[in-house]
Amino acid sequence: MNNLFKKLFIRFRLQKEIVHHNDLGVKVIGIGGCGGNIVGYLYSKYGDNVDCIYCDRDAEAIDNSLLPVKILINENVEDSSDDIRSIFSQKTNVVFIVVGIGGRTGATVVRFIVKICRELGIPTVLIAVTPFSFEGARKEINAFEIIKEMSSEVDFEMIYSNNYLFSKYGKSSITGAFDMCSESICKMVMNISKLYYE
Ligand SMILES: Nc1nc2c(ncn2[C@@H]2O[C@H](COP(=O)(O)OP(=O)(O)OP(=O)(O)O)[C@@H](O)[C@H]2O)c(=O)[nH]1
Ligand SMILES: [Mg+2]
Repeated sequence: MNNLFKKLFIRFRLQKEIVHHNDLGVKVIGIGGCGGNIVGYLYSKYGDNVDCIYCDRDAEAIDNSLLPVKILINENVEDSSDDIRSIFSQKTNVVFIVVGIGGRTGATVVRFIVKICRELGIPTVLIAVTPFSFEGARKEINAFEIIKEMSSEVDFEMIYSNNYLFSKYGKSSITGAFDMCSESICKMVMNISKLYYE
């Protein structure tokens, strides 16, 4: 698919899906590989109640994702500004932003999305997954810089530590540990979302 066609396709999906979702005004956006996995998990289990969105620079991952609304970010994240704003201009009571802050995509795109939410006056909950120590000190330092920076930008920030996750659940399998993490995030998102039932 060339880029123009992809963009049109995304716009079409966007309008179609938002009409069919119910009207809670809860949006959950997964950024990068980690965010996409966790929001994909949420969509497969609880997806009818919230609007699930996936945002990544990885074209293949975007193509393979079953999430209903997808935004392929190119080198310049600013180019996706209109797409992101058009999603949030539909009824939005709260945005949950889910991201692994050890990766390059997650770290840059999260700042941009938080900025847009602030400009639009939308409450945001940041759910940030910190990298494993074995991924290197640089990633850990970047992750903690993002956490610190975002703490004054978002309304609520939750940190999930992959180190802790691995020590507690990772002994048998890393996939199982990731599922535990996704499940716990889903429960939290769904519980908060219940506040928006009228
Ligand atoms: N809990 C959990 N953590 C994940 C998962 N996938 C990746 N991670 C963590 O998230 C961090 C960021 O990885 P990705 O999300 O793949 O990176 P990205 O944001 O796509 O950035 P790129 O480097 O551009 O690919 C990694 O360092 C891992 O620690 C997942 O499915 N669950
Ligand atoms: Mg990636």
